Amino acid sequence: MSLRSVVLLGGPDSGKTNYVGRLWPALDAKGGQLVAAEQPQEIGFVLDTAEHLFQGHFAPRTEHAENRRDFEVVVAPRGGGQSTSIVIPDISGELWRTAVIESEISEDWMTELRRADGALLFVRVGSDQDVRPLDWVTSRKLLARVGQDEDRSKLPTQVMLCELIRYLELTMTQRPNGGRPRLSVVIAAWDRVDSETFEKGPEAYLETEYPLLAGRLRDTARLEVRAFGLSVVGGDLKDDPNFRDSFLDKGLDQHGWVSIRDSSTSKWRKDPDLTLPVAWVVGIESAS
Ligand SMILES: Nc1nc2c(ncn2[C@@H]2O[C@H](COP(=O)(O)OP(=O)(O)O)[C@@H](O)[C@H]2O)c(=O)[nH]1
Ligand SMILES: [Mg+2]
Repeated sequence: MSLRSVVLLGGPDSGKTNYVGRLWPALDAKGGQLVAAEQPQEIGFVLDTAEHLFQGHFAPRTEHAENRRDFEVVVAPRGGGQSTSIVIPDISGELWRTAVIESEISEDWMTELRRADGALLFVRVGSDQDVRPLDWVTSRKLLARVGQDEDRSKLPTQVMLCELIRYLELTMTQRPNGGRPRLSVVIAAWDRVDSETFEKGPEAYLETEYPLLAGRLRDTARLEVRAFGLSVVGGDLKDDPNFRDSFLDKGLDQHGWVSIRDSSTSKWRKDPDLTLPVAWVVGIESAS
């Protein structure tokens, strides 16, 4: 069985941990494109996060300087097929940010990035941790100066994400079938956008909110990129008490979705299969 690594990256507060906590129950329920093939070892932190969700709370932020937690799980396509062991290191957003600011990534992560043939990049709707540039020309100048700027802690989020993409391009390896490494761009908290934004889709959202990042993603020749909207429970447990009540009535299994473009209608729709962003990265081709 091959051991593959899928890296999870994004700034602080971008929805990474809650997704991993939701992914495990989804893999375990075996209803999606990708299913758990074995019971994983030592996934305490994943179970803790899932437990928060089961109780009707988003998992609280746990950003610590030395924080690196790996979720290792053996997965297989639901219809049968090769099992793959995937490692999803949930490295804290603060660490990613520091790595970019200091222009330095530890050897440990470099090894992880080189082993990876796929990644999930998180951006979140409505995060107050998002650092916004004045405009994108400013961002571009900043990007050119990463490594010299005196006020680098204000590095705009999209500039940081562009740098992370550069690391991915430099390090990630080909997929087992020889294809280019894949990158799922996941817009978390997609339940918070209005219906018009939902219908235009996550790429259009990136074009408006993160134009520099959107351009970077369009330009990459090294990676295959696809965008997904994500809602781990299908609504806002924190700011929407009515939603939380109905959530608690029905339970976690009935909640959460990924927005994908329907291949026949070309319209964006909600798909209850929360494994899709990972399934596509590991190459379950029917994930359309
Ligand atoms: N409405 C909504 N909020 C979310 C969703 N996922 C995450 N959040 C919010 O984003 C916050 C940060 O998420 P977290 O997973 O800790 O981000 P991380 O720092 O990237 O690991 C959570 O506390 C929630 O308030 C989602 O699917 N919907
Ligand atoms: Mg986290």
